[in-house]
Amino acid sequence: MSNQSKTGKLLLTLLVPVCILNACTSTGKKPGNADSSKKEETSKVKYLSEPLISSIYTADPSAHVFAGKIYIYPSHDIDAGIPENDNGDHFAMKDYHILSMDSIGGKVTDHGVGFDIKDIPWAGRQLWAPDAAYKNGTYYLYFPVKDKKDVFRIGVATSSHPEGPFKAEPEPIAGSYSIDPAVFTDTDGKTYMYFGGIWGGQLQRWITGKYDATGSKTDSKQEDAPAINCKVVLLNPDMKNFDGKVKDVVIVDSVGKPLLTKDHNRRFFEGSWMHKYDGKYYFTYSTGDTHFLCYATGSSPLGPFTYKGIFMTPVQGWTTHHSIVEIKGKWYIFYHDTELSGKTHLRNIKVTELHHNADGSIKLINP
Ligand code: FUB
Repeated sequence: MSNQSKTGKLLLTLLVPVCILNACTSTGKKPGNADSSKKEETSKVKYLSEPLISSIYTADPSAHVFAGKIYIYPSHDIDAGIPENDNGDHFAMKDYHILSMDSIGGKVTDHGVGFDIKDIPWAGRQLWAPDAAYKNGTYYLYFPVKDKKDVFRIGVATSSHPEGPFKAEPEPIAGSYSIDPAVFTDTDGKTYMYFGGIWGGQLQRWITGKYDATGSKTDSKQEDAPAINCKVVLLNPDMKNFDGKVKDVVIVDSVGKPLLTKDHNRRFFEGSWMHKYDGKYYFTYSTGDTHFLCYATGSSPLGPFTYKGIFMTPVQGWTTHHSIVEIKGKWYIFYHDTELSGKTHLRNIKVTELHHNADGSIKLINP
């Protein structure tokens, strides 16, 4: 059985009871090109939140508050007609629409195309999950895209407006690779980038420090070896370069042992995020083929982090990707599922409140 069929089976096992227990109608609308045959299949599922926008498909939402307003930097999913595979070739995105809201629950504005793959001089294909940051009057957009040799790199683009248009630097960030940049500015003003994703995100091809296209298509050949780690690096004050060495984000279990490759329910897969709460650093991420969002905490943005648990059970769809942001004293998680299309690669973003318990744990969310 392929990895995909195995995980499809797991997902069905997890979702079917939810569908039976929660028989109720969804009110989400579909973008124009959605497959109507899928509507019946998904219409009995009860969802925690509504899609934030239904005129286009969106995923991987990175949310930030800039100048008192909520800005969301999502992937823009399209149907490129590419068959689904473990490499994620069917995620063939080409541009970003930046969205904004004055408040949670308020109107969502689509600012249109703020960045286009055709304006990246070095890009090949697949413009995946972005993130953004602000410093000294400039907005920075960080984006992963495959270069002309089909290797994922991370680029940076700038604008004087949060919604763009963004202009790409002529080359990818030197020393960057893989996908899913997540940029975190600490209270001391230092900015870090977390990045990486295995399988289609190619992180397993960088185990030796050099790109190896023959590297395992999945995690690693050694199931008992420590899992492949997410990466973290300090950003140069110019926000356009790495400052120093890329380091491993090590996640350990309750007795201090690094998580292993075979630990698919807990090991890092992709879609990392960092937030600081009550002086503690929360590293959050997707477990990919087991579809959980997990968290691990530490006392430094560089880790190590101790695995704490799952904080979101699987969404509808294969991928799960999130961001966590504080807005007016409350914490929110932006995430995606496939409510509108029922298709893995045509996703829609959502938001719901996230609660930290008094003991520092995160309350489990069932999407
Ligand atoms: O959107 C393409 C990829 O799917 C992202 O980079 C991953 O995090 C997953 O959500």
